[in-house]
Amino acid sequence: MYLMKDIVRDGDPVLRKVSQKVEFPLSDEDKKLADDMMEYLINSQDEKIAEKHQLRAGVGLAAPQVGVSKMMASVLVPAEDGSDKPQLKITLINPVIVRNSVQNAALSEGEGCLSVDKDVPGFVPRSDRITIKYDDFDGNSQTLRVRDYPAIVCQHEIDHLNGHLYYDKIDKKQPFELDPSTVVIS
Ligand code: UDB
Ligand code: ZN
Repeated sequence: MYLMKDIVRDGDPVLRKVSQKVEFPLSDEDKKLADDMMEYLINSQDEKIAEKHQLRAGVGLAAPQVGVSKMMASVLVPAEDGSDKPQLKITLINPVIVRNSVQNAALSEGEGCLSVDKDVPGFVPRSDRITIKYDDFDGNSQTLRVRDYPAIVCQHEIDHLNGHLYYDKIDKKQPFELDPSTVVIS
């Protein structure tokens, strides 16, 4: 099971690399990686387990964040009403954003990152809606359309696979300046 000590921190060059495409059939090692990443998210969202192991509650985790430079990321967005059925639970393999909405969006509280210990305040402008092409565990190409908060999480994770961190996208001079048409998601 992954713990906070296993999560690579900002400054490690693996976070700035473009990840390698994953090949099919998946190796046992790649399957385990996918399982372990999702397990971290599940554990970290379980109050008791998180407390016991001092895990930061995560909604997404990309392979480079556990030191593996491969195009794989897990996303676990809990239901808004606290129900057991998550809003989005998915492992994206070789994901590519094939469509971005004209509409932009940003989280009202800005973003953070499991790999970034400092707090970098400011809006992170993203697309409100995206279409992602990715491979499933069997290597079949799939299409996923997401919007609002789940779309922000997916963009944050896909950025990791391309060597980008959220604070790269914050306007250094005017961190809380937003194009007036951008929707702010709380
Ligand atoms: C997170 N968690 O996991 F709405 F159960 C952030 C951290 C950096 C604060 C741990 C988070 O937003 N938690 C959260 C939010 C909820 C419900 C819930 C937990 N990430 C993931 C990350 O660093 N992936 O690489 C940062 C998010 C900021 C915007 C999208 C991802
Ligand atoms: Zn992150």
